[in-house]
Amino acid sequence: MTRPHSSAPTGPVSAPRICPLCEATCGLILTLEDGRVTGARGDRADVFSRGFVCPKGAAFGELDGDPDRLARPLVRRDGRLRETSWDEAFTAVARGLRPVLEEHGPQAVATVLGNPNAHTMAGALYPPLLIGALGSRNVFTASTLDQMPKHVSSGLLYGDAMAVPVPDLDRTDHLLMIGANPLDSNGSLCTAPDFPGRLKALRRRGGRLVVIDPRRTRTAALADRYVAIRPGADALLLFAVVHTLFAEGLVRPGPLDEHLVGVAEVRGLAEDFTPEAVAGACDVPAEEIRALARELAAAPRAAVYGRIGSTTVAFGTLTSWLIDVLNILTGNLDRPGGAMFPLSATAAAPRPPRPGRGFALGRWHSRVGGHPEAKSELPVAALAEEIDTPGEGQVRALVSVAANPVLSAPNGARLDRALAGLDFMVSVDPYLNETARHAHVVLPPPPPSRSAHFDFTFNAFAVRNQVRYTRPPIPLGDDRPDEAEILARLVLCAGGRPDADHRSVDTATIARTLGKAVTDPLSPVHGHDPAVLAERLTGRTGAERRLDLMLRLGPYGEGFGADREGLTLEKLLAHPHGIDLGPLTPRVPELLRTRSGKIELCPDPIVGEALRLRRSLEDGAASPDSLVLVGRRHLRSNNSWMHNVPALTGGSNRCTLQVHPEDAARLGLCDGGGARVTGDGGAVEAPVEVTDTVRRGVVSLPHGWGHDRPGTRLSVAAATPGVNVNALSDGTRLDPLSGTAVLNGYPVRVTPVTLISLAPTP
Ligand SMILES: Nc1nc2c(c(=O)[nH]1)N[C@H]1C(S)=C(S)[C@@H](COP(=O)(O)OP(=O)(O)OC[C@H]3O[C@@H](n4cnc5c(=O)[nH]c(N)nc54)[C@H](O)[C@@H]3O)O[C@H]1N2
Ligand SMILES: Nc1nc2c(c(=O)[nH]1)N[C@H]1C(S)=C(S)[C@@H](COP(=O)(O)OP(=O)(O)OC[C@H]3O[C@@H](n4cnc5c(=O)[nH]c(N)nc54)[C@H](O)[C@@H]3O)O[C@H]1N2
Ligand code: SF4
Ligand SMILES: [Mo]
Repeated sequence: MTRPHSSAPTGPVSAPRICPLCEATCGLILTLEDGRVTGARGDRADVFSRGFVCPKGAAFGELDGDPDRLARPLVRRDGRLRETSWDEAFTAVARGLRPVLEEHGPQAVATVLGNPNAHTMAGALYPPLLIGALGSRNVFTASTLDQMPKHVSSGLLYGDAMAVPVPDLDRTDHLLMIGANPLDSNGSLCTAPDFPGRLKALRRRGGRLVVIDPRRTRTAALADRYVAIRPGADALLLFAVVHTLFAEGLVRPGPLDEHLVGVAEVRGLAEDFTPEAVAGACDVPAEEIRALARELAAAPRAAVYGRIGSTTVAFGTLTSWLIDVLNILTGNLDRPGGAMFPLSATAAAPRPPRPGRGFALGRWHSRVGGHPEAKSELPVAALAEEIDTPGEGQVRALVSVAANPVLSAPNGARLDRALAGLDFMVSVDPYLNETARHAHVVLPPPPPSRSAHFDFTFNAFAVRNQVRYTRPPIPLGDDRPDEAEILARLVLCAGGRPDADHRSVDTATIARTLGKAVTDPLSPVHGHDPAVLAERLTGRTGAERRLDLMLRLGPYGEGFGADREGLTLEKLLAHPHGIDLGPLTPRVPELLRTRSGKIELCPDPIVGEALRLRRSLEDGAASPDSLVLVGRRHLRSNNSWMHNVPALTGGSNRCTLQVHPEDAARLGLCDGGGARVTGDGGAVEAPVEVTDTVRRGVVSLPHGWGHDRPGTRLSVAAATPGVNVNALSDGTRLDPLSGTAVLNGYPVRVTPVTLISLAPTP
């Protein structure tokens, strides 16, 4: 490895930096030497994470200094991507987008946003402006591979798709966890540094943990009760739990009752889903389902929580809704120790309860498949067909930010081919990977050590209200822009003003926000002069000034003088390890935005899905020989982009097909041998790992692998590429309300094969 030479070597110094590598948002202390990160440990003074760090955070330096990270932009010339200057790269973007926009209109340009946008400041601040500047409805994000069902469920129940309750982990007595494995994922839609420690604390104080998962995960190993459900059957099981609560007189919403409509309708919907009726399909005895209901109802304070195994399934929205219904019917929603709504420092300040505009679904539909929009997005599983199907409105250009859909989305092979046919594609990504290799321009953001960090997204899902900000531990230098500047310049390119000063994007956004606030009678700045207020904002960059504005106008803000004790950027900077804002507090009815001003427990789209579920039950039980596939995550990995760091690969972090011993015997598979897995979208071959941690009838293959394409720059990952699990599905299986891809619980066939070699020839 080459060491960057530096003229004046300095001794090691340390600096705090919030970890951007998963949703836990741990505070780290980085050791810096000669402009490099040489160490990372948990920050014991961090108000939220208190010193916790996992192997990924500890490998921050290796990931940050990965020699395969791009340092300069790439532009395609004569078919090849070549390094160029930043100005030339942006000129190429403007030149690439303009003809598509002029000849074919805004719908011809699609945007695809990947998961790391939730982990960067720029990813929170600029994509909405980019989408606005493009004016295209072809917006695709990783949400439709992930949590969109939860947004739809929250939109319908509370009128606000972003109002997602999180389990009050530190105060609950009973946690019912469905399709989540925080011991490996470190938690999701539940930001909790040291999730494992918090689960152990729950058990130490006499609380109970119940885990429902077709794999006996490391999380399941901690549980008091573990239910090895058949994949995709959770909606049936949870409906039977609802049924039991009603049948046994255990429905007690408590003080929530006055804010609820639709309880009787839910009772009616649950009528047919008796424990006996669903037991076969779930492969869970009826008495165990009753026990789940009784234990939940009996717990003094309980929370039901679901993640990937509850959302990326055929009834994802229904399952997400049932999870909240259980919290509501047992009186656990919005109470300490139950499932509560965080209030982040950059959220809108609470205001008196009032009816809202409600949540609309399907306001427009995708061109080819006719899929309804959800939260102004179309299913990313439908991106390929929007690109490769000719006709009016065909997607001809793509702006991709922090996304690798060739590996992350179903039917990656079709998308791979479709991307190759685009008129223009720009990718904002630190790596030249499976998706970026198709771009005409690649704009690499600086590594995390040279980026500021604020968790706009994850503070809104945190189990404790708190606020932290870290400036770039290592100065960026003049030779490259930060991601905020990259995205601001993309916004200008999209809006046809490529030569305007990128700072104007932030100035205009601040002016717009303040202009609105001063006309709002409930705002602390009502009637003020927006220009004068803008002058008072501090911060070195536009992004910092926007953060200052959001903090000042937020729930804990100083309101431009209204509350001198309140938050500002300056105050936050004076607390480098963060400010604790206290435990979660009840927010109903203030946060409700439904038209009725109530929690609408039984909305029409849900009724339709419940009827579909009942029909699926009538279709009969699965045959004993059928196999379905589920995914899995590994602690030392993250989706598709952490296989290029030696410290994080190898050992048990491998792309193997896990098979139960009985299935292995039946299918003629042996541990270490090969298997060919075939789904309705294609086939892959992987080494077999025989293990009884997966239940019978289920095989498991992780996602994010398949690093064997030409034209990438991932030298470590390419040596052990693995296979792309998403090649198995053709992308037509979706949760209909949310457009979320079914990534778990779809049928596959498995046969033995002899694997020649998984490594590509050098
Ligand atoms: N079969 C199956 N498929 C799945 C899943 C599953 O469970 N099973 N999970 C799904 C889920 S939950 C998700 S969220 C998606 C994720 O899907 P994607 O978001 O498409 O993929 P990621 O691998 O998270 O990362 C996308 C890209 O972000 C880049 N990146 C990293 N840091 C930065 C940064 O600071 N700035 C920028 N601009 N780019 C950066 C990486 O290099 C990578 O190319 O995958 C989904 N796919
Ligand atoms: N180390 C690591 N951490 C990560 C990531 C990573 O890739 N690696 N990815 C990050 C991202 S983007 C996300 S969204 C989160 C996800 O966070 P989690 O959801 O906690 O992570 P998963 O490991 O996908 O857990 C899903 C579980 O659902 C189970 N499951 C599958 N199908 C079903 C089903 O039908 N019913 C039930 N009840 N269970 C089912 C699987 O066996 C699996 O154990 O993790 C984040 N953190
Ligand atoms: S748990 Fe997540 S946030 Fe914490 S150190 Fe590990 S990767 Fe980073
Ligand atoms: Mo995700």
